[in-house]
Parts: sequence; C-alpha cells; structure tokens
Amino acid sequence: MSEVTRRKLLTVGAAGAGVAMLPAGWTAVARAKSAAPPQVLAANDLALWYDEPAGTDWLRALPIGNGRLGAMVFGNVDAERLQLNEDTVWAGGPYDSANPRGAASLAEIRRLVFADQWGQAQTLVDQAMLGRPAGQLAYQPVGNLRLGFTSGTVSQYNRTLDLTTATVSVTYVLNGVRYQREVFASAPDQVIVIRLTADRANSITFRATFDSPQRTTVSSPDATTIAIDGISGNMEGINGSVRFLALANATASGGTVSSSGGTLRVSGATGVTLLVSIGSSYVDHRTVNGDYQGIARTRLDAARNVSIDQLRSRHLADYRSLFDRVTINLGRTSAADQPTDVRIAQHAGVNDPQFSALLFQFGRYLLISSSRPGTQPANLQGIWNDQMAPPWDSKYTINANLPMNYWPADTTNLAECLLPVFDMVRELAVTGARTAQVQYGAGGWVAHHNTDGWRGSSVVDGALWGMWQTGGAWLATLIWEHYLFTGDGEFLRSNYPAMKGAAQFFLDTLVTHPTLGYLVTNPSNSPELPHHANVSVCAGPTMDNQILRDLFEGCARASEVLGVDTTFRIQVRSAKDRLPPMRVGSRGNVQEWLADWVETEQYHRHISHLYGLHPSNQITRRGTPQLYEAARRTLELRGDDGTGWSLAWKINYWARMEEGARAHKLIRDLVRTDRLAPNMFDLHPPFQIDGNFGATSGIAEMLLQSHDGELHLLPALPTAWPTGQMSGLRGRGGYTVSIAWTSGQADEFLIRADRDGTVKLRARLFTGGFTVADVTDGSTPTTTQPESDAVQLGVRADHSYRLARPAVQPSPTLSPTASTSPGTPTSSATSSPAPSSARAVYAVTNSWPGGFQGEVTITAGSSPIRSWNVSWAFRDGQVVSQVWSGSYTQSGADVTVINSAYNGALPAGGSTTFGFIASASAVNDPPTNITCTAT
Ligand code: FUC
Repeated sequence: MSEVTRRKLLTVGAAGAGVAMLPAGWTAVARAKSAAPPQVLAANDLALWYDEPAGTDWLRALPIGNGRLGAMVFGNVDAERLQLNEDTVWAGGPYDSANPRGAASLAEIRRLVFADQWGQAQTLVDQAMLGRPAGQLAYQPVGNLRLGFTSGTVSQYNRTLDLTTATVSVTYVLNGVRYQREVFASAPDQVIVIRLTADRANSITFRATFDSPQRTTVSSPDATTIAIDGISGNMEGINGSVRFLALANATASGGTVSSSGGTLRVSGATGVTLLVSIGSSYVDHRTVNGDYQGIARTRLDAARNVSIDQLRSRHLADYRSLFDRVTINLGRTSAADQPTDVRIAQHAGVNDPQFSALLFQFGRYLLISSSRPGTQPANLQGIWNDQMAPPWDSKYTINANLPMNYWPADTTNLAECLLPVFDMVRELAVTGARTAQVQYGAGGWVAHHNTDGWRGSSVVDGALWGMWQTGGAWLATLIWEHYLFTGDGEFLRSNYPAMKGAAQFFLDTLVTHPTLGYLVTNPSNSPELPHHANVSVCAGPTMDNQILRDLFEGCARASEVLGVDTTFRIQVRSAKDRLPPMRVGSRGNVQEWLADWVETEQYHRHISHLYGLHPSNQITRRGTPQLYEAARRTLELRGDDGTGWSLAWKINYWARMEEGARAHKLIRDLVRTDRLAPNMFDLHPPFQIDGNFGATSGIAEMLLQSHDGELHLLPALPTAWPTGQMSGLRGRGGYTVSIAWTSGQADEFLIRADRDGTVKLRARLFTGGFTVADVTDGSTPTTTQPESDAVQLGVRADHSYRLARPAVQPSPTLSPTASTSPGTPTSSATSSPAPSSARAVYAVTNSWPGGFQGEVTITAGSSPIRSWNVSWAFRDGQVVSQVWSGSYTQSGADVTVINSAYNGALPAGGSTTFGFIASASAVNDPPTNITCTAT
C-alpha cells in the first residue's frame, strides 16, 4: 500500500478545526413521508432510524459490533454492503522504535529548555528522541461483504438501529413482497448474523461476494461458503503481517444455495441466515502467527449448529446484561418523531430533549460494541474504519482521545468494557520499559502521545506533538480510578505493577528546576499547543504536574490497600510534594505552563491544564475556590468552539462547573451537521469516536458526580430537561444511583451500596424537608447534615436507600439496579511439577459481575519442550467462553487448553501466556489441580 498521509492530516489537525477536511455540513430536510414507524416508538425511542438507504455514504451506514468484529450496514435495497472490521487488523507488524540516540542527548535537550532555547531543544528532540520509524501504524479494514439483489420499485422503506437490541433492521416492500433484513454482531457466538426474510415464499434471491482494499484472494471453500484471505498493509517500512480470513456462509429455507469461484448464490428462498466469521493471526503486540483460519472456521462451524432463534436470544441476553443497566428519560417532544438525520439537521431550532438521551445511550451502545473483555480497546474510530490510511491512522491518541473514550465506562455502569485498556497498559509497560531505558536511561516505563496495535511507545510525528511524557502516566491513573468504582482488590493487585512502573519512570527522570526548585518533566509539552511560535517543548507543563500528582497519590494509596512497598510509597509522596503547584495567571486563568505565557492560539482545541477540573479532581468548587474561578475564566477565554472531542470535553468541564445551562449549550453545539454525521458518529471532523464517548460522559456528569468524596446528585441539571428519570449510574465508592425529578427539582434518589460504609450525599433537595429509608429492610437510617445541602448516612452492602421529598410516591421506574461489584476475588494456583517439569501458573487478572478474565503462564523446565497442554477443574461452575492463544475444551468442570502451533515449542526456561474469559457466579475460587503436560 502507499505510505499513509499521516503527517499531512496531522498538520491539518494541528492547525485547529481541520479546515481542509471540513465538510460543508450535510443537509437533511423533513420529508412528508417521514413519520416514525410504530415499532420505533414502541422501542422507547432508543433507535436511530431513516427512511432512506445509506447509498454510498459511510457516514449514513449504521455500526454494529461485538467488541472484536465490526460492520457498517448500508441498508441499500439492491446493493447491500457490510463494511467489515476485525479489531486486530493493523498495518505492519511487531517493531521496536526506540531511538538509541535518545539518552545521550537528553542532558543537552534539558539544558536548552531550561535556557529558554525551546526552538533548538525541539530540533534536537526531532533528531534524537523521535522513534524509528517516526510514526506509528494504521488500523485497517478487512473488506466488504456485498449482497446483490434485483431492483424494482420500493415502498415503505425503513432502516433502524435499535439500541435496545443492538440490531440493524431494514424493511421495504418490493413487487408486493415485504422484505426484512436483521443484522447483529454476536459476542457469545463471535459471528455477524444477517437474517433475511420475506412474507411471500421463495422470493429471496441474491449473490454475495467479498472484496477488499487489502491484498486478498477470494474463494469458495465449500458449497455454501465464500472466503476472503488476506494480509494487512505495509507501512513505515514495516511489512504487513496480520493475516485474516473472513468466511460467509448461507443456510436457506425453501430455496437453493451454491458457492463457486468466490460467489455465493441464494435462489428462491423464503428465509436465509448468513453468518460472517473472521479470524486474525494477531495474538498480541509481539506475536502474529495465530491460527487465523482455524479461528474463522471454528467460530463459523460452531455458529452453524445454533438456530437463528438461539443466536438472537444469546445475543440479546448478552447485550442487554450491559445496556439495560442504565435507563434515562429526559422528556420527549414531537421533534423525536422525525428520522434521525432530520432531527440532527433541525436540532438548533427545536426543543428535542430526547435527542440528548439518544446521544447518551448511543455512546454506551458504541462502547459495548467496540470494547469487551479480551478485545482491543476502542481506537479513534472505535472498531469502524473503511480506509487503509484512515485519519490519524485510527490509532490510540493518548493525550486526549483514548482516555476520553473510556470516561463513560465506569460512570455509566459498563465497568468491564474498560478492561481492554488495562491489557493495553500492561503491554505498554513492556514496550515502554525499553523506550524508558534506551531514550531516557531510566527504569519503569513511558508512553508518549500515541500508541498503536504494536504498543509503540516512543516519541512520534514530530516533537511539537509527540514530545509529551505523560501518556503512560495518564493511562496508569485509570487503574486506581477504576478501583475507586469497583473496590476490586484482585484487579488492583494484578495491575499495580504497571502503575508502579509508570511512577518509577518519573522518580528516575524528573529534574529539579534550576530557579524554581520544583521537580519537573523536561522535555515535555502542554499537548499540541505552542507556547511561542512553533514551539511546544517546555519543562513542567501544568497538565504533567496534575497527572503526576494523580499517579503518585494513586500509587501510594494502592500500596496502602495492598500492604506493600512502604519505601516506594514514601518516595512517590515526597516527589508529589515537590511538583509545581497550580497557579492563577495574569488573566485570572489557570496557568498552562510554569511561566505565565499566553497561548499562541487563543481558541486551541486542547485545554489540557484543566485536566485538574475534569477528569481529575484537583480543581473543585468547594476544595479550591480560587482555582475553580480561574478554571471558569480559562474556559471563557478559550471559548466554546472546537473539534468534536473538544466540545465533548467542554460538556464535562461545564458539568463540573455545575453550570447545567452551559453544559447543555455545548451539547447543542455538538448536535450540528458539522459535528455529528447522519449516523450520529461524532465529527472532529473527520469522524472520531471520542466525541461520542465524551458526550455520554458529559451527560452522566450533569446528573451525577462523585469525584470529590461525595455523591453529588443533579449537580448540573439544565432547564431544558425539566422532568426526567435516570437509573443505574455509578459513583466512586461503589454506589449505583437512580434519580427522579420534576420541574427542575429532585423528587427522589435511590442509592444502592456495594459495601458497608458511610456515604455523603449533596443535593439541593436536602435544603428542605426530606425522608430517608432503607428500602431493603424497611429501617430508617440515621443521618447527619454536615452542610445545608449535604447529608451523611451509614450504608450496608447491597442495601438500597431512598431519599425523597415528603409525600413523593416511589417511582416505579427507579429500580435499584445491580451493582457492578465483582464476585469473590480469587487468588492464583500453580500446577504441580509435570513429568517434563514444565509448569503452569493460573491467575485472575480482571473480574466483573458474572465473569472474569484470567491468564495461565506455561514455563518450560530445564529442557526445551515441543508442545504442552494444561488442564484444571473449576470448583464453582465457571465456564470458559473464550481462549486466545490456544484452543480449548470444557466438559463439566474439566478444562483443557492445548497449545496451538505458534506457542507450543518453548526453549528451556522459556514461557508463554494465554488468556481466557469465563463466566462465574458469586464464588470464583481458583482451581487447585492445574496440571501441565509437555512433550
Ligand atoms: C490529537 C488532537 C487532534 C486529533 C488527534 C487524533 O492530536 O489534537 O485534534 O484528535 O489527536
């Protein structure tokens, strides 16, 4: 493939709103025939729907996904297209980009920065610190499945993505026959399912073919299946190495199916089930020789044995167990009767509160569909990308975008969707340790402003953007943050080493500022913003200091919880105390750099130094009133405009400012045709999914906040949502919260606690009379009122507490939803020495309600082994649902995992690890009888 236009895009993006790429803003007008079909309204309005097909416009097609497999469904009557993705198809292959010139140049770079010679420093960074290659690699598509039907005059066309069922439906009438297509991506069965039906027998006839922009071959492996076998693209001088195989199989009732030469033909059928299965050879960031054909074939064969009804019901049970945890109702007007594209185009001039609810739930839908335990994290486009050279390579940009993708995960009760990030962090701790050593001569690990499927960790793209040290640090803070929501000690124990390694890097590399005496990063930047013409490189930017305060304090508190590392704890706390404090600048703003410089672009999209306001809690209304006012001034100076993700971050900022009207204004700014595509994908522009996730997070922050040691209920309710209900949002400390309000005033709160403890609640409700009850046992808990609008009460695990205005009847819509606290944590088990003396160690790395993720590491003894298998018996009814890097069988309690070709042979002392996902009920004890047999 041709070299990617990454730098061109980067330059355009860096210039601000991406003028060269800005589409004129698409248009849609209300059409006379556009009345919401009854089945959509019945689905509680939680659907995107259209009265026209997507045609050739990718931004009108509708996304489905199961975390790993993704498709954009176009819904065209005669030429249906499913644009397919698999989340590990990355250009190139494993690489090491550490620049060996780095460490030796560091002293001079630092000297130049401290001497205010930023231009020279930046040039030297470009020469000595930039990775080799100096860019990272792109996430790429698998290809397309196209279905060709005969055309004719169509009526009653409708196309819907129902967020309550994660299903795209297309229905129309052609030649007097009503046709229906139903498309979903099943996580339990790991296939994409396309079900075609018609209300007249024998009327479904079509041809199906695969094509792709990748290097591929198509074939017909059997009489009912077509295949496309390919390899990812070359890039940055690195050969494409991810092999993939997509299979599509048809089963028909009442007609015939045949396949030859890569074309599948279905003729005269009454009902057809098409299954799409995709396997990839990507095992992890270091290994690309997985059995991709075996994976594709095994998944397809298994799904072929499952009836369509069962495929559908398993998909629904799985999806709903996540999606249904949160409900939201912000009110409804007749604006919601229009097709989705018309609603977006008209949004500025109408009152459409239901659209905010739809936008909120669409973000949750996208997260469930693009990030599941064991998959890759959601990248800049989630998992949906049709281009070989997508904008910014569709990578993971850490200085805003990747963290933003995950802001709604814990708060909107999707804790397990966050787990892929921690897998990534553990891998970055490996690649980033090499970068730390080679480029800084330091211990621990570092990642800069971007990473990719190969976990690139060096400085990339150019010093102005890439010379930012705290990407890995920010990601590592998410470990402690996630623990605050779940209280999952086992999770903390297995991820603590990555936090510690991130902090160790800074203990080794922070330098004392020659005049101010603080410990500072040098060189670094305040993301992507020059402080003087064309230079961003500096020492100790405010955002770095804020991130490091969170990282150091998170490490210290984690070490207390785990009872480890007393000396390290003292080290990080004393380093934290020597970081530069935040300051108020001459304009009344929060100072972005150590010096009171004025930014070179007043309306720049990044407002990085307000990281302390959101997502962090270092700037709060009640804790730091001066900085809080300076944050407000900063937001006013920078203005409301920005790229999609920048607007989304501002919704969160204004929610934390407790200004509902302003936060709501930012939502309206986002729901415009230049910031939201017809399919509701957020536009930077171009499409970037962070704005969707950031908007969902922002709406959650308007209704519930928990960052300041209390649950703040309705902190930023706008007058545009006078009456509503929400149930199931989560607060730090392990609380599940539901709220009902009318005329802008809270009626009742329902709080369910995961654990025993004391909770502080803040709400305007408490300034008047209110009632309190433990609705689980009917008792009346004692409360204290430390402030006029705050109440404190003791809570017990799994009890729900109702606080309400007197005489308000309990709302039937507020059910105490399930908490996401994990089951009983597990420890690890080790196999008894096997004859070959290879051994296996079993460990749980993550858990969530009803399931967990584990790893087994096999280590060869004093002689090499050719192959191995590992067996154990589960003690509590756990069932394995997925194993990566190996094939498995489970019969009752007995599980056996057999090496696959790529990791069977190990040298003496060598080891390999496979991961798995399993379901677990309340108890999840580790197996005691794990055995490893090697030959
Ligand atoms: C950062 C941002 C850009 C864009 C890119 C993917 O570089 O500054 O606006 O979102 O990431």
